[in-house]
Amino acid sequence: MLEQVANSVIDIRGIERTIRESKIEKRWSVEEIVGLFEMPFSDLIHQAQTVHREHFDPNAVQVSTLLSIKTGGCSEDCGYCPQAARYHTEVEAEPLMPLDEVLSAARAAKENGASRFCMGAAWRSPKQRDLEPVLKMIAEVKAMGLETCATLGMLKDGQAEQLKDAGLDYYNHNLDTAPEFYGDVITTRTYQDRLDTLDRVRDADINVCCGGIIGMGESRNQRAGLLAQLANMERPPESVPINLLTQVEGTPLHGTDELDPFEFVRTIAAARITMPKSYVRLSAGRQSMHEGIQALCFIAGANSIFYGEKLLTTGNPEAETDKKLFAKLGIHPA
Ligand code: SAM
Ligand code: DTB
Ligand code: SF4
Repeated sequence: MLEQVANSVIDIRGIERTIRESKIEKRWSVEEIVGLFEMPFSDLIHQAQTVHREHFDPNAVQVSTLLSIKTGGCSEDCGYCPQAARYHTEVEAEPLMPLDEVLSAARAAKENGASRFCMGAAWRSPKQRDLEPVLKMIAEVKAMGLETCATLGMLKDGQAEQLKDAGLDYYNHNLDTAPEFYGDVITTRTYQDRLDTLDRVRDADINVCCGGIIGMGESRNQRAGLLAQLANMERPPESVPINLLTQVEGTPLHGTDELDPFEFVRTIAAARITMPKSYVRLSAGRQSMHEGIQALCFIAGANSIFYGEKLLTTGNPEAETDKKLFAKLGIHPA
């Protein structure tokens, strides 16, 4: 009997070792992630910072610059988005930006110190005639020595391969929230549609950039649910943008109760712990965030930001403000 118990202890140790040594990532239950959120703040930040230091230079933050290459007039009903045609916001629809304007924005981003240039389009899904000029943009931005990223909506079979061939390094497509809350925010595409696009991106060997939005009125359980979806992917995304809802007048989510800033920091920490090797991006919402909270996010493991005074249609801190913040914190851009 004793021998049996001893053998099963050895077995369990063996399994643990196999998990550690192989590529099998730990699966996270929503309850476990809620458990992280419930930790005393100091303990949570310490754990996140410890995990962060095992995989990254704690003083390096990756910087990406965003450009809206096709703005507004979107057919979708994402409740947070000022670019949806059906909501009355101040955003005016604009056609696809000409190549030379995109390239001059990319050149300026590079001169300002960005290492990645992310092109966003307010499409449900690009048509082939939309994709072709974007392929040219990607090839030329890549030729400038910048990493390339695009976010163009849902992809159909074959489109991810065309993007890869053009030189695309990352594709951004967010899950946005937990499956249970998703239907409260978007009805014109399903959660599964998003997962299908993410599979196409993975299969084409493009790095996955996938995260969500916090502060849309979701529960803590649902914040943990979003992280569980991301962390339990066969391969977690290389880049995980965590956006704080930017409330825009005219959108259905305008007027949602503001999230406690410490809850946002906790979300960053839980993302870092559950996805130790991913870049966690402190994304939308920085303009209204005190620099002390941003510093806590970096300590909690955020190691990427959007850099430059505009996101897609809303504001972001001035590049000079971010340079000063990095200098105060001893952070170097990567
Ligand atoms: N139209 C494409 C799509 O939806 O996939 C690409 C662009 S879309 C604007 C990219 C992402 O930006 C959304 O999935 C959402 O996570 C984020 N986003 C949009 N509006 C936001 C807002 N008001 N606050 C925070 N994040 C927002
Ligand atoms: C992401 O997760 N956040 C960025 C990027 N991916 C495309 C977009 C934030 C948009 C904020 C609202 C706006 O500026 O329109
Ligand atoms: Fe359109 Fe993208 Fe905005 Fe949704 S998030 S309304 S798909 S631009």
